[in-house]
Amino acid sequence: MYLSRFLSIHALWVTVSSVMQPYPLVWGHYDVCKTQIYTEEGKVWDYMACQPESTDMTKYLKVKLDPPDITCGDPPETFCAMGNPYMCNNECDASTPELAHPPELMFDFEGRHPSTFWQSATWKEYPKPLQVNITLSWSKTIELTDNIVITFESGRPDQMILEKSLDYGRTWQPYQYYATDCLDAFHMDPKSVKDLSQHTVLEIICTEEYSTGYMTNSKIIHFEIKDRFAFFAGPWLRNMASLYGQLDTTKKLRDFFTVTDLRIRLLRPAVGEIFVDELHLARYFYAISDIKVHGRCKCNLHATVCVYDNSKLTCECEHNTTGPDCGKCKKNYQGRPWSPGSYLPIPKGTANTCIPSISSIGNPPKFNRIWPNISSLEVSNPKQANVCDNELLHCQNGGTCHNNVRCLCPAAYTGILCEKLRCEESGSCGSDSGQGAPSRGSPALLLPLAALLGTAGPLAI
Ligand SMILES: [Ca+2]
Repeated sequence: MYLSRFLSIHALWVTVSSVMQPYPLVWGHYDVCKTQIYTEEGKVWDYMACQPESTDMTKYLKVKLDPPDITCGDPPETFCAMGNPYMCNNECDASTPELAHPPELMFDFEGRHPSTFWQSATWKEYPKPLQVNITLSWSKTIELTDNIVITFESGRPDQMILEKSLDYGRTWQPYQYYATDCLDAFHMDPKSVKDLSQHTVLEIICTEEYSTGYMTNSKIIHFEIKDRFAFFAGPWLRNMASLYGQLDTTKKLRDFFTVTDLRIRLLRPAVGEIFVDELHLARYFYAISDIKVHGRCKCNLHATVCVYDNSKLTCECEHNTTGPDCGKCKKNYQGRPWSPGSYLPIPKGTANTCIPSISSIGNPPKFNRIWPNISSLEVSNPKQANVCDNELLHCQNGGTCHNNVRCLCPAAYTGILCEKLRCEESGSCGSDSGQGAPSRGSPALLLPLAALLGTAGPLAI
């Protein structure tokens, strides 16, 4: 049981293409929030960073089309094969189940023949553009863990934009542009995700890789999450510790993979030739058979379970946290400010539990287990993943990396990567803190990667 769960979680992360690599053993599972341990004081809870399993998120979304009446079949119409304008014996009729192509057929179980698909009305109003927005909403922040894959039943569109929202659809940012000719369609030079690097990973690109009309066999469009992970975790995603380290310390990177909504903007259907054949406009339409979105609820590393109840996803918060994303401390547990859990140090991370308010228990809480004992990692497993190094897991604020297992921090700083001001822990930051120490979030605290990302062109956030 445990083994099968272990494999299923890890398979999602490490399966690249069809090649199976040995499972990496150096990074944590994050699938347990707490365990009971025995100490001199008896049995106590030991808390760890935790997160829900990655899963098929299409089961939990709401889909909306704009314009709302763009689905074919009302009134019934005949459409032609993309590649053959004289093969026009297909019919779409919304009132006949066998001939209807409603949006839910983009998310049903696929793998049957023929496939089931959503289809738009045809481009009969040419030259007025045939444009459709398909919005997928979760009403919850989710973190993407695998490529977004859209399978078209007919040709892939000549122009399309994939967009994301982080605020429930109030504002939108592009994720990726897709076109047969990027310069012509979007005034952008064509690029592939392979042209990016760690430093430009957040750049929004236009790709021509997935837009070669109906002449090729391929029907699939990707948004390449795993290729972007691979800039940090290596080509086979073996070094997830490195990726987790960066996600932990670089908000822009974490937010890049976080969404509440996705929007597929279909701007121009596949034409397959230079000119639109105005005599056979029933050849042109959009049809999508499948959309894959894998991810997990964002619970700020404070929950392993995300429940779907009353059409709503909610984290089942641990560590004395609450809220849909475990984004705050429970009442009477505000003994220190809320903070998300941390993937560091690998493999168990840090829970950053909310602790009882001083007033609620009478005495200041005894709490000396904020960070697990790092030196024990060195002893228990000499092949343990690096806590710090000189490539990706830099010690910050002048700290130096000692044997890859701990950062030696300057006196004013603390934290696993020297990322925190020591005075913040004691609550004494203020006018007497001296030396002009920067407050949290000031430029001096920005991480090297964040600084680089900030100059990497248009950002999604
Ligand atoms: Ca389908």
